[in-house]
Formats: sequence, C-alpha cells, structure tokens
Amino acid sequence: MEKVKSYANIAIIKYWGKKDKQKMIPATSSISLTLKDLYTETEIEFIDDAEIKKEVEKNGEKFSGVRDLFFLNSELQDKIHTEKISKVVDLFRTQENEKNKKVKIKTTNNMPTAAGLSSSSSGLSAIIKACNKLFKKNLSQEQLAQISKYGSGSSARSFFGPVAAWDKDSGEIYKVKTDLKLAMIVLVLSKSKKDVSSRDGMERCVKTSTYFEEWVEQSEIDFENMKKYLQDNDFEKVGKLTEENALRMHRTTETSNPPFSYFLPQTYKAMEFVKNLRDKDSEKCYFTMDAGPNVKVLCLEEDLERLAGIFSKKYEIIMSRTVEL
Ligand code: 2P0
Repeated sequence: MEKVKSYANIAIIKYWGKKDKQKMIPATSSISLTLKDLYTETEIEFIDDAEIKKEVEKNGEKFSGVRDLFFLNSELQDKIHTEKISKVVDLFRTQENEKNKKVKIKTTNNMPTAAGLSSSSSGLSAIIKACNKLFKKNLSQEQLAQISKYGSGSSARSFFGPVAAWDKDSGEIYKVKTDLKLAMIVLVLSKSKKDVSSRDGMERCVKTSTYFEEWVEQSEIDFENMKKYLQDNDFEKVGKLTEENALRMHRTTETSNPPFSYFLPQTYKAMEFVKNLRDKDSEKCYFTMDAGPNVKVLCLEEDLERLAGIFSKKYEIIMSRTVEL
C-alpha cells in the first residue's frame, strides 16, 4: 500500500475558462498559494475483481459497474464519482500489463468537500502522487503536474509551493519566486455543495459571458504584474491585485446567459468586513473568492495569528501557512 499527502491551492490569479478542453489549455494563466493545512491524505493499493464484487454486493445497485473502489472520507463512492477517479488512474494504466489492474483508493480531506475550498486540487493531486508510487512510474513533479491537469486544471498547481504558476502560453507549471511569507484564512460561510460546478460554470462563461474576452485580456496583464509584485516582495500590490482579479473572474458569471453567482448574502458582508479591517484598522488583509461562497483572506504569515483571532470572533475559520514543495 502507498500513502501520500497533497495540499490544496488557492489562486490569487484565477484560472477560469478553457481554451482547449482536450489539450487542457487554460484561457488564463494562473498563480496560487499551496496551503499546508488544507490537505488530502490518500492510500492506494491493487485489488482483485473479487474484492470489487464483494463491496458492490454489500453496498447496492448504485455501485454496480465501478472499475475501482474509491472511498472518500470512509464512504464508498457511487459509479459516477468513481468513474471520474478511474479515468485519472487510467492515465497511469498505460502499459498492456497495467490495463486490467484494479485499485482501491481511500481518501480523506481535512476540509469540507465541494464547498469551493479546493478539495479537488488536493484530492486529484494526491491520487496522481499515489499512482506514481503504486505504478512505479518515477515521474518528476513537473511531469506529474502535467498529468494532473487532465484530472482537474487547478490540481496541477498543487505540485509546487509555496507559490505556483500555470502559464497558458508555454503550458508550464512551476514554482514562482518570492520572499513574501504568505498565508490564508478561509472564512467558512457555508458547507453546502455548490449548485454550479467550476467545470460547468467556466464553460458557461466561455460560451456566453459578454465580458469573457475582456477577462482574458486583462488576466494576461494581471498575471505578468502579479509575478513582478511577488518578485519585488510588494505585499500591498499583491493583495490589491488578488482582490481585483477575483472580482473580475466573478464578473464573468454575472454577465453569462443565464447569469449566475457563487456569492451568498454573507459573502458580500465578509468581503466588506475584510475591506473595513484594512481601511479602518490598517490591517494587511485582502480577500479572494473561488467557485463557492466562502471568502479566503490573503495575509502575511507574521499577521496570521492576530488576524485569525479577529476573524474567529465572527466566523468559523481555517487558517493556513503555505508549504515549500
Ligand atoms: C482556480 N478555480 O484558479 C479557479 C478559480 C475555481 C475558481 O480552478 O474543469 O476544478 O477540473 O479544470 O480545476 C476550479 O476548477 O476545474 C478552479 P477543471 P477545476 O483555482
């Protein structure tokens, strides 16, 4: 049995839209922080058909036809969920003698699944890392990141840290240089599953948003500027651009047909709370938002404990430093 750990990442320059679905070329380049305290642990082993049959018989019709066994937080996943994971494992079942190998995967997330807390980035990257060991492929982090993007685009950035980039033009996924010690605080506003998955959401925006072209153009500028601000260790500029870029991404949902939003009323309040802390109390904190209602606060590691104290009076929080990978 092989055991691995992988970390979630949260983008400060967002990947939102695909230019080429088959080749997994994103419409926008992205930059993210890889978070030490938001992680997935995954165990993987080879199993035989009899074990699959036994589990299916025990658990019922919903599970019949699964090619592998996938337990998420101890719960066996149905055929639809398992098939997504089996397709990822297929990326490693490339040799003739590997084609019929079945696996059992046990995954645990230390964060709510599918609430926009990027459990897919840590989850998919963990499975890729585990398969690399189980199938003895010995691939580099860069090669694994390139495979991982086919499972989920954002997961590709989880192979590098503390800061990672995915360049839409070169296709490269790499570590970004900065001396800034960054951290994040997740304000958990809702744990329910999102209505529109990132995949469907970004597709609707690509196809229908009247703002999409502008988003892509501006995002190119944002990406270059963010790399520069990180290199210059200019936290104020990094933070300001993080907020602006996130708001631009969400403008693509509002301008889609039909329009949609990942924000809840409490999301707006939380963003305002962050802004007020900055404007009135001179705290160095900036928000970002993904495909869910929870607000993530970007700050410096040196301010993390104090800011966490402030936010935890009002919200359930998860705080995290970044991880060096
Ligand atoms: C990001 N998100 O850069 C952006 C910002 C969500 C909002 O990447 O279709 O699950 O599997 O490539 O990676 C989430 O999208 O989508 C995402 P697929 P993924 O983190």
